[in-house]
Amino acid sequence: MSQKKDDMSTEAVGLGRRRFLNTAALTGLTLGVAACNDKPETAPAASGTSAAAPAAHASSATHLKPGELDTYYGIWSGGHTGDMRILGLPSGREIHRIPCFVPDALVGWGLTNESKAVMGTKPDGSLRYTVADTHHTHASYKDGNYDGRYAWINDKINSRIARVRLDYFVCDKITELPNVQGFHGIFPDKADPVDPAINYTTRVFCGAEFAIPLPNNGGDINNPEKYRSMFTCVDAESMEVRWQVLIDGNCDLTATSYDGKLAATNQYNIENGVHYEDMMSSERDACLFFNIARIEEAVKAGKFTTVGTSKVPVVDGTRDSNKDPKTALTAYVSVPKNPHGVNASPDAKYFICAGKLSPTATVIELSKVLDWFDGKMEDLDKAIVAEVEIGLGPLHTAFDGRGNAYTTLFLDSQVVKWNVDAAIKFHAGDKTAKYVVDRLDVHYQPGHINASQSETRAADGKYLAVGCKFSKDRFLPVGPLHPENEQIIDISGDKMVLLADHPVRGEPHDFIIFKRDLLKPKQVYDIDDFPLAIKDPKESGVTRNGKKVTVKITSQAPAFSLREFTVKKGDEVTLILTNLDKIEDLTHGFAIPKYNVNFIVNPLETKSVTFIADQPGVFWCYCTHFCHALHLEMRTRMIVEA
Ligand SMILES: [Cu+2]
Repeated sequence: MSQKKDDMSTEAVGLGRRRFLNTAALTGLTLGVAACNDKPETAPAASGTSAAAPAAHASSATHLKPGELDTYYGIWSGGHTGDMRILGLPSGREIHRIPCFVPDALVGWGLTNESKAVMGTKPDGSLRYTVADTHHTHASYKDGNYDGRYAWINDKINSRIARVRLDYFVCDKITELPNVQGFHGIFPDKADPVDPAINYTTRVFCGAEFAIPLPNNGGDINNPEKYRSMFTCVDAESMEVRWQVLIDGNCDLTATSYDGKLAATNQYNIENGVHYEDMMSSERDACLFFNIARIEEAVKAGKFTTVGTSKVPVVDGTRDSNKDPKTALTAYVSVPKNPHGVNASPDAKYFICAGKLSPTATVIELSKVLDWFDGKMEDLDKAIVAEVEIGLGPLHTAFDGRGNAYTTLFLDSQVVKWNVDAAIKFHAGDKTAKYVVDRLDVHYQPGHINASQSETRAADGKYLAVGCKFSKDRFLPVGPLHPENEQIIDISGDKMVLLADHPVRGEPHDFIIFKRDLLKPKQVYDIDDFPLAIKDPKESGVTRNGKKVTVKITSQAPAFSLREFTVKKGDEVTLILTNLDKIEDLTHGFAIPKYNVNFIVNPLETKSVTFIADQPGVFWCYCTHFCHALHLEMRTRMIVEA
């Protein structure tokens, strides 16, 4: 390769890529604002834009000394990997990955009988799904703050919602939503709409992005005007689907009010378009509000239908059926063209929709939406108290608890800090109100954003994390697939300060950040939580019932309770392993060569696997998780007689 060609590497290509992204993103968007973005890449930052280089004093915040702990937890979605990531902040160190929707080789998720029961299987016992696309993750609330019980995460591909227990950091339930596709936005409620004593999460709302024929069984394929999307409510405890709302348009992201009365989804396709161009034909789309108490009254009164084989009650939330505010279950507030992201401000007053194709943020006052439902305000769009220009490609918004919002600008590759009260004043006619407070370049094309405690009443305005969709030149090149770039920003002062870049495998999407003392994780299991637990090594052994064989083994460093065990070719073997070590951080693994088996057992945990002993011979089952100086000796011999 010539020297000249080599010079084309990192920098030159990086600049070209940035220019390409901006241009490509704007082509086809009938925005008419392309000129504003056509600035030279090498131009100095516009006045008021913070420096993009990490601040010298910043390293002490993000680079913890050995043994120092982070002050915040971050819960991140894993993206295509179908898992949940746990980070420590502000360091950005990844501490854990919790497998949910997709098999995981470390844990044996998707291989053990217990995890297969959570994931769901076909009649032949194989996994129903092995791919996923997680986007959004949110945690359960009490008194407007996280209570450390649960987190939920979505799988957009197969419309599944998974729950993670935040005591053990494991996925314990997965529910597939009926009659929807493209399940995207997810948000727990924060209180009951009727009973003030229930000041904690009991419902999780799920928005579906794609409209489909209902039921989707081969009919109405050629009648796109009959395609519909639905908004779904899942019970936070049982994880059963409580009800669905049939809507016009689609659901994108989801938000819930602090009083439990309202949930909302932004809609980018009120056109119900099935072709790309159709989805952008309307100048305004909507933020669709759901009156939770009325929906549940309607379900109780039997005013619902069902779809296909599903027994879930479906109420009618379409525009035509909800024109009378006094009986309406839904309210469609109009917002500019193809919005993205709807976020609840920590003062509990507003939902903010980011414009995406419009360079604006729309601030909707929740008390006014309730006024409309009560018949006290005739024009629903009067609930919009600000609609202000903030920059190009606004996507998601976070808050600092001091009245400021932070919105990602995908096309501008910036975060803009703006003051909500000033924006409301500006919108009301005070053109001297300066609502944009600061801008910071990020690298590059940011999507999701969140701040420490942002989506709680305890927003503390310390750290902001930004999920940048493109990293380009920020890391050593590793071939064609670039990592994404997650950036951490200090927002404690007037100016935002970029603290750190962290590469991450694609593509994580959304996350939440909260104080570490809100969680009380357990590090050793309760042996009684496992019905198959082998509590005494003396219970170990092989029992046979015809061709079905059960092998019971325990582990205690550095040995398994059985030195060997014998089965016969053709047996259906269920192997149960309890780790009797009760010491924190003493995990064992169990691998069987040629049988595609490997899983781990944490202290006092029990797991089982079932397989057909179809290959005769000797198979050294060994511990795969380093446990002791005699770890290599920790083995048992599986003998399969021909
Ligand atoms: Cu071991």
